[in-house]
Amino acid sequence: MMITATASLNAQPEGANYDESKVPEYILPALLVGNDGSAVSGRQQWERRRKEIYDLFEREVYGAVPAWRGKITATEISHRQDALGGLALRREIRLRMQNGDKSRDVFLLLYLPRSRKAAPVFLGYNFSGNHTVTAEKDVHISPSWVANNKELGITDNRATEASRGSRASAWPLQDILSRGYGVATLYYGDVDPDFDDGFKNGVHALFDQPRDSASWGSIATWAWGLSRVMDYLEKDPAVNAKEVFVIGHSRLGKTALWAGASDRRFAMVISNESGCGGAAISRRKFGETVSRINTSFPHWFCDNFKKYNDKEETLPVDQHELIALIAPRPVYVASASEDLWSDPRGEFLGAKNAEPAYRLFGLRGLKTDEMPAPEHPVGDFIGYHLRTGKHDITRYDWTQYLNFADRHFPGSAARPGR
Ligand code: GTR
Repeated sequence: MMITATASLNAQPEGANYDESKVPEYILPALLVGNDGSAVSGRQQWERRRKEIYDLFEREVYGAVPAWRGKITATEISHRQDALGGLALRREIRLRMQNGDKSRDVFLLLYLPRSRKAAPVFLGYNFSGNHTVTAEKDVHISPSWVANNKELGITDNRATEASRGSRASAWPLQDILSRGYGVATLYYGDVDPDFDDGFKNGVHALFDQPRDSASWGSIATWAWGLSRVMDYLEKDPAVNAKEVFVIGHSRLGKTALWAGASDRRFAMVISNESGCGGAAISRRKFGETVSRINTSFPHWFCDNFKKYNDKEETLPVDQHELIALIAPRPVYVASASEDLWSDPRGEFLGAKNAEPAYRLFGLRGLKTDEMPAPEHPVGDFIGYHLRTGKHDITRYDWTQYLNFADRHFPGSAARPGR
């Protein structure tokens, strides 16, 4: 009993609003009206409007990336032909980011289906190190700083064997690989350790620009890291770089959305329970709010975002516009029924209100006005589902993403046996 109570308390902190009738009335910023008041009705006008929206998110929410003057060298550090019982090729690649005499190593774990020459790939960060996504014994244990976690046996910010495979349920590799898709994953702390240190560690140490109120926070830093991985994937002949799908759960779902908005090389974007600062409408102030997120995680966003603490109605953007920045590429938003902290309805409405951008391209979005019942995935170019259960990314969620990928990239679907 105690354990259950504690777990649900953690998932849904107290003091937040979980009552739909207390959601304030709000007016969303108009997606298709330019800053000068002009209506946006065509794709060319959208391109201009898109830039306005992107610039606002960059300046007021996630922060701007400074110029990168370094270089990145990729080195394969392991290679296995018979991973996952012979289903996959597995490689580990060290990306050494270097600027002058400073360097930072980021480790990419790549699983590719043996059945194909150039595989479509799901690219996403993991929370606790590459060795946590698989029980396979020979994947390197992350040497980076990791958050202490008693369950995983981490007490001095160093991962050990005890955490091997501990997050495997979030990465159903057998399912993904047997359907003809590859997986590229890396530990988000390799790029920027997730604590507030004044932007000194991680890749920040490789940039010497002074900071201001619009400088990048950690979400923008993680998104930048995904783009650098994409630079590598584009050069890897075993990967179909036109079909790299960026995916993330929770804070990493926020990251996936911003990465997809910032870098159009990502062909599809998947946000799993990304909540506040992700897919959920901020103006609803349901579950996690702007002031709560900026207080708990002062390093995630740029300093300007703090101006909107308890003043969501003054934000020049809202999160439906973040999703709209991904148009016309397919985007998927998912929620979980017990994850009220992430505001499932707010995530649905974020997706719903992005539809006008897709319509400019003649594409359909969710194909419904009503939030669907649990386990009833909806949508065409904007996918959405509500899963029964807690804040997590599960096999059910991945099944929907694989189906969505099969539908939008029919050439990708594994042929044999389908
Ligand atoms: C929570 C945070 C959420 C979400 C989550 C996670 O503590 O309030 O915004 O990002 O962490 O990443 O699991």
